[in-house]
Amino acid sequence: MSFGRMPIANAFLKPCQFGDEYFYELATASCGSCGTFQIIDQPDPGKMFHEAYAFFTRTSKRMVAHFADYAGWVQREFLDAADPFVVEIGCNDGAMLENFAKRGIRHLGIEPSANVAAEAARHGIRTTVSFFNSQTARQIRAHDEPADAIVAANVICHIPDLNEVARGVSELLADRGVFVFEEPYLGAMIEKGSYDQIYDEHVFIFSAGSVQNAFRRHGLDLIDVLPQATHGGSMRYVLAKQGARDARPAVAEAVAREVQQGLGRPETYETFRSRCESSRDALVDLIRKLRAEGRRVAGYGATSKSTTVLNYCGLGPQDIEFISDTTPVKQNKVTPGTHIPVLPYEAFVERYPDYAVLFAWNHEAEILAKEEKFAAAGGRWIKFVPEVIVT
Ligand code: JHZ
Repeated sequence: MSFGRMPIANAFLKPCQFGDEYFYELATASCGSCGTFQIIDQPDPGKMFHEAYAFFTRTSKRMVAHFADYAGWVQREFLDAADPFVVEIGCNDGAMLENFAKRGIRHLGIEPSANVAAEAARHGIRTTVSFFNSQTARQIRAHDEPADAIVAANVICHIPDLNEVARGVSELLADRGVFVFEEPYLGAMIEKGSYDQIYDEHVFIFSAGSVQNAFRRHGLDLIDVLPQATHGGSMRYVLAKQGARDARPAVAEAVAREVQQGLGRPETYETFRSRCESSRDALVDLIRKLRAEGRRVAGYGATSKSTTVLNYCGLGPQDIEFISDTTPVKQNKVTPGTHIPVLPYEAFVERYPDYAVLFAWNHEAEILAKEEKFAAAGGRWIKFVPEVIVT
């Protein structure tokens, strides 16, 4: 399926940069052999992860709390060594590693985007600015011991060379160590029709079956899976060296559920495609109708996901007046491809729009709790996952 011409999801820009805007075709496919759902044209990672990366994990309080839980769980379940060593691939601003650091656990964050890595360092996290691959893994091994846990969140699906990730993990992991990562889940995306999970950074949308297939050939077994509510439906995967740990029944159960859901069948993706098209048409019709009636429509959260929605739907500043976002590096720029102004949160509060499109729908509970005044003032939310509705 093709979502058409697409810019880099987090490449918020200034008008003087319009001439240099990079576009590629956002098209997807599912591998007939390993079952991995993936984007076909994969932009070079250097275009996305650099010294001006726009996404900071700490922008969501609930995600910060989630990472404290995640770290606590890894420690309780797996860190029984005397002086354990934890490595995080893609540590961003250190929201997860901080929890290990605070308990005096030896750690290292590997992060290719220098600006978010600097934020992690500011929080006392030991970081290396680099992409993760087998060479990085060897360099870490040369200075540190093997890792008792390699952790990641919303990162492994960002790395086009999955075989290199697997080689690096095998190289770095202690014999009884675990590799734990969580990512948006294919089963949830298909169930909810949340096509906005598909953008340049998400090279893959994993399932239990595809993770099992991809890592098995590198001697890594999928030993557990744990569904997560974060980011609109994610899955936590736990892997270990072949034979080192027993697989929990949840793995076989998840794979069986995926077969039942039809994740391996082409018809599932045909249905998904028509659902995306209907969702796009419904959202465009709704917003254009409201605009024709003279209503003001703004967006809430200039998410990476919104780049797919806005470009796929062809919505621009004539449809959406501005998008408010709390991330300083996104503010006073415009959205990639569609050039809608991104304004600080204060712009939203100072002059509430009639309707706000909830682009950060994955943070709905956190945002709605914060925005009771907007609703009380007559403001309405436009949501588009799983269906286009006004509340
Ligand atoms: P949010 C990013 O996706 C990118 P995005 C990445 N590729 C990924 O996989 C996921 O994260 C995990 C703002 N906001 O979390 C902050 C408010 O303004 O949905 C963010 O810019 N007010 C690594 O970008 C955006 O919304 C708020 O109250 O789709 C949320 O982005 C809150 C809670 C957020 O991730």
